[in-house]
Amino acid sequence: MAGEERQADSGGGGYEALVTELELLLRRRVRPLFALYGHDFENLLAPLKWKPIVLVIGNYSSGKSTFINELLGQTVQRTGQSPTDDSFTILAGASPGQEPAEIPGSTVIRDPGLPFARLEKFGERLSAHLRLKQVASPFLEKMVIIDTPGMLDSVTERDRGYDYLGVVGELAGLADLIILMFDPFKAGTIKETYQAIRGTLPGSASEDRVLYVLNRIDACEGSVDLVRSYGTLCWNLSQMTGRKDIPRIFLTYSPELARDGAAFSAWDGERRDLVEAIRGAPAKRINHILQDVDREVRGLRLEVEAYARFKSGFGARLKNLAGFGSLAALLLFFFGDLLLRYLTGLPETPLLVGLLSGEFRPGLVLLPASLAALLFLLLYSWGKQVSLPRFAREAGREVEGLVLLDTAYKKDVWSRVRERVLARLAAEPHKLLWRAHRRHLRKIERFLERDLRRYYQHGAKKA
Ligand SMILES: Nc1nc2c(ncn2[C@@H]2O[C@H](COP(=O)(O)OP(=O)(O)OP(=O)(O)O)[C@@H](O)[C@H]2O)c(=O)[nH]1
Ligand SMILES: [Mg+2]
Repeated sequence: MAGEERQADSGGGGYEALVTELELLLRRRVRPLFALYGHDFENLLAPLKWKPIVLVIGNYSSGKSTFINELLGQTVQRTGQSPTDDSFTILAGASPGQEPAEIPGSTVIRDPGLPFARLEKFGERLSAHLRLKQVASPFLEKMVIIDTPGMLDSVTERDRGYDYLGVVGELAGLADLIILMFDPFKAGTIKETYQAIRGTLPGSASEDRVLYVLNRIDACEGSVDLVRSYGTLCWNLSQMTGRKDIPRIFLTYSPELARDGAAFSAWDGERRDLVEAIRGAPAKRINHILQDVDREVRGLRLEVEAYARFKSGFGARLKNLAGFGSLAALLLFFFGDLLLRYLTGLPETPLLVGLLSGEFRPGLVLLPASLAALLFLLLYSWGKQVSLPRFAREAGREVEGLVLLDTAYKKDVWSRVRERVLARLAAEPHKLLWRAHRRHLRKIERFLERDLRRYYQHGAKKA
């Protein structure tokens, strides 16, 4: 146990100092840029706010709650054969001797010290299905475990009353480790599981954060049946993930519940490996946070890159307009009042006549200067009202031309920010012209290449 404790400790004091330092750095260097471009900075900080999170998801009755009770060494979660749990339960540590407490979902979501503010958008219906239980268990000293309602086959959002997969997606984004649990009865055939793997998880968590578990293998009628179930799950997984390689699948069962544990004792090590992997979640955390920050800031960089190109593109067009405008203004300055006199008889002495006849007075400049200024004013408002929106529309139609998408990673990042860029170009192109995008890009570059890299190296040393 002492060894296990130490391992869990790998996310201890040094790690906390690192997180605090990182938060300060983010506040100093990234927050102003996020604010300038309307990005949600607090979202970026959410994973820093709390302990490492392990999310347990999977089809109903796959043994999620049983496994969690086993980890905690006590019966905290209800278990049962039919779909048992319809709530998300956040299991967090309590101080020794503290009575087990249960905090309702609405309080959990509103608590600024917890990272769940993003769940507010799922409304009252979700808060009724969310709670936090404080449990005194050594396992919860270094991490938090979230038990979830089992995934079902024929349910819709209306049946659940809230967007179940949306909630799973948000929680997966916060989690450092996701346990995706199956059982041999429905090895990967459940509709919500399919939707989660296909649609929800890829957007929220990187692949290396997901552990696949085939649980309750003792329910198989011997090894032939087990091989069949395993094969079915592999096949279904490859259909769902689109990956050709099969990730490691932990084959586990509860030794306490097994009908004939001896028949499956060859797999005992798998359960232990899984528990060890979960104990290692805190060590993964700093990397997880850095990955998130990296992804978000790179998203911002690509966005700013697009705005910078848009601005310089319009600048080039403006140069032509300005050249034409200056020439026209010069002509108007010297000949405008002459033309006016030809048409209307006034003014009595145009500027050029005054200059040539030696009767120049400063007052003669007034009218030509006003004409030139009027022209500039007209050109300015034409540029703003007509030329700029037209240019923004053109840029929007070929928005990929604003960024250099030379790597698959950049393409991936771009797919996340593309809509934002389009919306900005359409809604406020003039604001984009007044920002020093290139200077901001240099700041972002410096943050990614210098500051963040330093933390990656720190994290690698600690791991
Ligand atoms: N034989 C056997 N039974 C198990 C095992 N794990 C869980 N069970 C039983 O399977 C049933 C479902 O287990 P739960 O832990 O409630 O499953 P769950 O995934 O939390 O289910 P939901 O909360 O409904 O999504 C319970 O009756 C457990 O006693 C196992 O490894 N072997
Ligand atoms: Mg359960």
